[in-house]
Amino acid sequence: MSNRTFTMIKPDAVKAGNIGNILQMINAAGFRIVAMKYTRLTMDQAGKFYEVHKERPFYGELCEFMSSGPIVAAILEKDNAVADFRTLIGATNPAQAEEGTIRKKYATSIGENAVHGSDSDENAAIESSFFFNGLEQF
Ligand code: 3AN
Repeated sequence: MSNRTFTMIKPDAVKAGNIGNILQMINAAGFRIVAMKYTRLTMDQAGKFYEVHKERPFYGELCEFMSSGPIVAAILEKDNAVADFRTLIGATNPAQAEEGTIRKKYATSIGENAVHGSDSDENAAIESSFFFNGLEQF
């Protein structure tokens, strides 16, 4: 069972003014913020972050979108963090997301789906170190 996961509030949710609402839901669900950064990815950086999806048809569109505006990157801590955060954000496609999830409330489409959440402990560690060094984690 992991106790850390990695998230991004994506450009669509930032643009829509939902940073505060989403952080409120994250805190209310019992996650502690270990690290946080407001930044913007270049196309190259988005490509590297999503390298696992390189062969998927939506890869180019995904990288364009993720570099289209600022994001909030964060490391979150809680017992069972990876699985519990996936539950809090809901299904990748907001049309299938459960009521009360972040994506149900704030995502507009499968591509522009408001938040990222790591899918495994291994990826949580890789994604966290993509954005944060040891001195930036508390
Ligand atoms: P999740 O973010 O729920 O783990 P993944 O890992 O399947 O979903 O996909 C990573 C990201 O790629 C998603 N957050 C979404 O932005 C984008 N994506 C996934 N499927 C599609 C699709 N069919 N069309 C466009 N973008 C997609």
